[in-house]
Amino acid sequence: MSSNTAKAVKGVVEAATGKVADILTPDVPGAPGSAPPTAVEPTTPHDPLPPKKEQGAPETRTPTGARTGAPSTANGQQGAFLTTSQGARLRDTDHSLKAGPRGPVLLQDHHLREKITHFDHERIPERVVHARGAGAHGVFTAYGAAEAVTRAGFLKKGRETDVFVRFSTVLGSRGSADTVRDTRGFATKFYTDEGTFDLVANNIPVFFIQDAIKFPDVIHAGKPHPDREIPQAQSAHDTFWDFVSLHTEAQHHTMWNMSDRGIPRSYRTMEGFGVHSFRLVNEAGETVLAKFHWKPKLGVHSLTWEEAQLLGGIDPDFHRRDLYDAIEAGAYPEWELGIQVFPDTPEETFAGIDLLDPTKIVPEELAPVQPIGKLTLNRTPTNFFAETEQVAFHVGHLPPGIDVTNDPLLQGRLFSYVDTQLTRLGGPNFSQIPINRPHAAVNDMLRDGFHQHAVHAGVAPYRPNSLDGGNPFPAGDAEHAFVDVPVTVAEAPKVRANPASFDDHHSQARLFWLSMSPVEKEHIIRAYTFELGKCYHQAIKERQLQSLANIDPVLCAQVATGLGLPAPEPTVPLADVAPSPALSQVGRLWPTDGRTIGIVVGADSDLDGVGQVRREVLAAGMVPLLIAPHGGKVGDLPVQRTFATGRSVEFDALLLAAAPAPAPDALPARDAKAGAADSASVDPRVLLLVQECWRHAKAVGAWGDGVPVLDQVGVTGTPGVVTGGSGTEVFTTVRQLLAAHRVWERFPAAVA
Ligand code: HDE
Repeated sequence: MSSNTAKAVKGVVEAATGKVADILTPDVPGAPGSAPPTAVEPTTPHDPLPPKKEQGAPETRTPTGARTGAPSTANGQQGAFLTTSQGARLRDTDHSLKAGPRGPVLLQDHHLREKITHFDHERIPERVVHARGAGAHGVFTAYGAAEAVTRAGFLKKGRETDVFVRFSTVLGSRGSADTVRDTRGFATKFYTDEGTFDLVANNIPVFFIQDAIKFPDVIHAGKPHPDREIPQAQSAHDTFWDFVSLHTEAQHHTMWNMSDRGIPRSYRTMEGFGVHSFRLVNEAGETVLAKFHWKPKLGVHSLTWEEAQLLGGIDPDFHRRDLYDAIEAGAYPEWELGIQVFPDTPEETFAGIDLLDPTKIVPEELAPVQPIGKLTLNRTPTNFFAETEQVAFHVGHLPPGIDVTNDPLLQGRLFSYVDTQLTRLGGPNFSQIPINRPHAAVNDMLRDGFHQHAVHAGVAPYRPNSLDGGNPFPAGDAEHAFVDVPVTVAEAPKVRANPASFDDHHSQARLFWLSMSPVEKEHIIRAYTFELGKCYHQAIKERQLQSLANIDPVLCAQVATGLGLPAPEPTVPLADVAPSPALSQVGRLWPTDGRTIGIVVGADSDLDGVGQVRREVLAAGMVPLLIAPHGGKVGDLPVQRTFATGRSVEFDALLLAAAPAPAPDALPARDAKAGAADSASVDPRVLLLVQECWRHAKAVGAWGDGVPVLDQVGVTGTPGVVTGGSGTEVFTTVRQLLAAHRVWERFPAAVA
């Protein structure tokens, strides 16, 4: 926030309250606006408050891509007084115009009609898939490492390009929970000066199907059943498993869904994959095939299944809150963009893997991911609808240097994205919506249509013409024209068929399974058992077990036991595949930026020690949340959660500075937090906090008065449970534990 803006905010608050509030340096993210509200209704007119300091908005460009130079606030509300949409000031917006105080209401009340009519049309159709999402602005900086293989200007060394990223779930409606078991979308809009590039990716490197013609079918199967419209946002139901067990090409993607990848800890801890092979072309016209990968700086981490389920009720917005809070806290999420590069041969295969088959990966051990740039998300949207909801991605938004391949899934997508935006965004001019405006000059011959924002001059939107002096002119290589790579298409009969290589449906699912650590395998077994256990029909369970038998007998036997069904024999030979260690999430240490540390305090706690730890957590780029018997303050320290409002699933690690006696609102026998243990000496909700954190393999630390709580819960001395003489000492060890994400050794896995 500039100092002038800060002064303006202070001025508003002063005017309203008569005193200056300490609002400008909040150290815990999540404040709803840029100034705190006053208890009394404000009465002094003033211009709209500025956005929060970390909020960004689309750069102000004209509908045809020219920079306007106006601040982004120019797109928002102006002036101090309430107006109509036409700018006429209004005296009253709380009373309809009536024939006398007792009515009736008059049809001539244009303000009433405008207000209600606009409200009636506030909603647009939600996305048919990926309806639930969260977006952020950022910047992409190129390393220059891709210059040899692509002419794309934004990938030249040192180039910085504005981006907007939208993360999403696939199956749920717009209001569904963030933490459901599902694939995640990871779509990035690069506003390059050679035209917009959309990398419309997922957090899983393969897809359910090999041909776009099946996309409506797989989505119909995954969406709620059409009669009862249940279940919402999940695959644990008959139609989903009916489809994936009949279309066995889906088995590889489904294996990823059933793994920890299906329940990410955070958008910040997800990989992203372009899935398809793309064709890159360099200045000399030489081509390679390539797959895009996003690698998160924080590592790839997941929730436990119980955390995911609890969060569905406790904080359905967990992932979007995490994204926005991290940016507000200055822990900017970062990813490296990388490419796997393959020779562009006529067979379009690499190491025997068909590069056009979107159900196959190329293991990183065979083709390393080469980093080509860094993405940093550093601004949250100012307005969700204008930015996150109206952003329109399209796999056909390509800059010169990046072209498509004949992957039949990609080919169908090239049609689908524009087609869906026509309905969703109400016409063909969606590229003129502020978030979609290119940062390159637009000189097309597209005209008119609903919501046309451009004012096109000239009389000859056709080519060639003489009336507009021949404008617009075709461009060549010297003018950075897009390159349609002249790929040779082999002569072949027109058929509805796949290449024979597409028939292998189980070998890479097996590769994934064999690459997992024991604890990850156990999670996969439980996920299959849970989801198939939710199916109504035994025939569907049996059919899916057959695919599991074709992937791995141990996996199949374990799931079959859980379902109470016999494990079938494989019907195809088990593939002889080498594991890919890069696919496992376990076994390394990662930065802990933006993680959340819960600190339990009571009135008698070592408050100096707590204050010191709190500062150390902030200095480490993490977020400390104090959990106390009541709201307000404990000593001088602000409280963020009470025993009533806090829950373990919000915290990555827990510190105990107190063993607080039951607070007045503790009702063990009737507590809404089912499972809270009864205790005469410690508040039962604190015991529940510790129990859950322990069960979810999180680091727990205690010092001073907090130590006895560990005894009460019975976890003293177990792995990842730390005690020490001071908060600083305990936090130092807890932070080290957090670098491994979880205390995996707390629960030795039952599967090898
Ligand atoms: Fe999409 N997909 N998709 N998809 N997809 C959409 O476009 C489609 C596929 C992905 O945050 C839709 O604007 C077809 C693969 C993301 O706004 C729609 C096929 C991958 C998003 C559509 C696929 C994706 C979408 C719905 C099979 C990963 C959210 C609304 C051929 C590489 C973008 C919209 C956002 C959204 C069609 C398969 C990623 C209907 C036909 C594979 C991240 O156009």
